[in-house]
Amino acid sequence: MKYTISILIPCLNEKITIKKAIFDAKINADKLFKNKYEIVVADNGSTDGSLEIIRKIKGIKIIQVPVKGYGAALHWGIKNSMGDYVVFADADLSYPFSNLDKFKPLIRGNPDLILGSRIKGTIQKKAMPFLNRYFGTPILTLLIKLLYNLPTTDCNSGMRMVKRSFYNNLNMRNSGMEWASELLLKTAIKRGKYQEVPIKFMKDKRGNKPHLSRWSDGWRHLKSIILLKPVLFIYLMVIFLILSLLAFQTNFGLTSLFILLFTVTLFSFLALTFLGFAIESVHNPVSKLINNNYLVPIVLLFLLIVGLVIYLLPDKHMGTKMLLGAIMSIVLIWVFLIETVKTHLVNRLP
Ligand SMILES: Nc1nc2c(ncn2[C@@H]2O[C@H](COP(=O)(O)OP(=O)(O)O)[C@@H](O)[C@H]2O)c(=O)[nH]1
Ligand SMILES: [Mg+2]
Repeated sequence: MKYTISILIPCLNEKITIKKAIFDAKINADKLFKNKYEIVVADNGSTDGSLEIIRKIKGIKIIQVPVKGYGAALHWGIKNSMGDYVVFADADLSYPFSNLDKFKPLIRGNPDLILGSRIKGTIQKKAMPFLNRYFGTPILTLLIKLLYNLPTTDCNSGMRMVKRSFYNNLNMRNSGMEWASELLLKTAIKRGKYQEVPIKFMKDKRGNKPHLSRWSDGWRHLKSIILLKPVLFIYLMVIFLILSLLAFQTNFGLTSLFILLFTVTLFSFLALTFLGFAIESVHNPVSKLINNNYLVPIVLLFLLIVGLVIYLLPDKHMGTKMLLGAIMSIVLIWVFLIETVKTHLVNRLP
């Protein structure tokens, strides 16, 4: 065995299950990886005594994560791991570490990400709430499959193995649950080698409420799926443009509406692309462009010119004047949005 493994367990107030989870990891790793592994627990400020329990177990690396959130815990955990591959799973005993024997044989093929698929494997009764099983997870999975061309069957799975060197190049940003989607999306964007294994999934043994809140986390997943693919906005723009052309000359109101929608989408697209560039890397021409100080003056000049046109246009073109005014305000809002975000942008993950 040429490679080393880190087994990473994220933990937030899991005093009921954390000890069992660690021993489960230990027993299975001993069998599979002999002495070529480490166990890492990323704790996110547990206040229920989990930490004291973990400290009593010998040979566990504890990472105290300063930022809240499932994504932050895993991110810090991975960054502080030593293994060539990092495999992670919940502390609530829902993903038995006996699943590791499915992951091991694939490592020789040098994959970048292996996802444990509950859908391909077995799901214990009541382990996954009905809505998550038949609504949320399938829809998000399908979207990722279609939009990112990634052959995934279970985008919300919490047991995965990632190559550490690959992870370090992903420039991950999300600290919450949507980190899990981001990991898949960026693997697809970077054309990483993606594989799946069937895993067993059990009802968690902690007996209290999960940290996951269905609707808000679902929305955050959906948001990252859309936001990481600004090209979606181009499809929308084309649709609005065609609609506005169809309505042209027959219905001024409808034409204006579609032109406005087109403009909104265009500026959303520009905002996403610009901000994406600014966040991803500081040294490319686009991020230089938006980080220089000319954006505001150029746009103000543009607004001045359009304002003049509105002023000079005779009043019988009232509709056109109003349309121009609306477009002006979109541009104005856009610039302020960009400038505000630029000033306040806090990249939460280091
Ligand atoms: N460190 C840390 N761990 C978290 C946080 N939220 C969840 N976890 C851990 O991440 C794992 C997944 O959380 P869980 O509530 O089981 O989510 P679910 O399985 O998606 O319902 C568990 O081991 C939690 O202890 C957090 O904010 N910080
Ligand atoms: Mg869980």
